[in-house]
Amino acid sequence: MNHDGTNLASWGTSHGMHDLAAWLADKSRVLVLTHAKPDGDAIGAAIALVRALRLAPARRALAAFTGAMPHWAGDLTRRDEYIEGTSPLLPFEPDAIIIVDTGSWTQLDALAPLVRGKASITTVIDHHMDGAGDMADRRLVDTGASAVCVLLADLCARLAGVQAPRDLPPDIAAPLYFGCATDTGWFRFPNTNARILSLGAELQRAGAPHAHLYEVSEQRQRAGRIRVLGRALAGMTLHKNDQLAIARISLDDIKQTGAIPGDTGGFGDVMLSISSVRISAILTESAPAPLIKVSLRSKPGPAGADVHAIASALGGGGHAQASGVKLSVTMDEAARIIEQACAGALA
Ligand SMILES: [Mn+2]
Repeated sequence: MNHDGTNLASWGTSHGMHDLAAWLADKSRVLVLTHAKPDGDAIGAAIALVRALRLAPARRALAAFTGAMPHWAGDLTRRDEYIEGTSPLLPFEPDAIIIVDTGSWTQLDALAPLVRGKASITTVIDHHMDGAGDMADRRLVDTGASAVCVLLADLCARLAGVQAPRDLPPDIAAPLYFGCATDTGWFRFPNTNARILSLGAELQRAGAPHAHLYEVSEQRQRAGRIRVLGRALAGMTLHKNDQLAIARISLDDIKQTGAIPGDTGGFGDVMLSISSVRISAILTESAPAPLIKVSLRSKPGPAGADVHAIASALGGGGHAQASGVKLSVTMDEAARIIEQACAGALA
């Protein structure tokens, strides 16, 4: 067990989707959880699952979110579908808990107490490379799924009693499509594969409104986000023969530009557009100090590097081309640590 609360030895799939759907069949009070500060894949998966579970009229289902909610959350969800907060009061005692898009105690953050000691009624469905083996008695982990919504589309179709995702109701297809789109950078990132493109086509057929969802997610940015991006890029430094790009965002940067802490997602991909850059790192100062959140991105194949290996060596985790780690050090120390940690991969 490392300090992230993950246990590599026992992480992995224990049950197939057929078993999970059968296990859910007689559950009547289902709680759906995901990682703190949920992104499009996390919220899309959780809300699609809540809606699919509620297709059974006698069943209660609710998602719980914690941490800053994205600006588009209100467009994707209805307020009666989730509770929010650090100590959510549950309106029912769950007989099943499903955790999507994470299997790590740290990532659950304030939601972790809802799950502790409940492994026997808990299932994890995830596509990350590491997680905790003791969180759930049932795990379906598919690191080949570009978004966890790829896995949820299958489960939702089973719950809805339809043959394939193309036959899902539009209000379930839409959040699933949103998760697939956002986790692949709108079907542009290296993790965009045939599997997710065919699912995207099926979900569009089921009624997912592509143009509307794109506008909701990509064209409603706050000015502060663009200003803090400008500042971060202006201060970018290049290392290791320009193969590593590091940008720093301080609490002052966030304050002075009118940005908010959640505004810095996706900046690493901008630096990867530089020809020589193989790895990008965004260092974001967070409270309580000293705490630096490091977001690592890499190009695919020989042009890139395995940033998952780099992040997990430092106690973090994620995917081969997108990983993160939190370091309790100053900004300068964090930059030094990242430069050193990436050196081997960029030799
Ligand atoms: Mn995801």
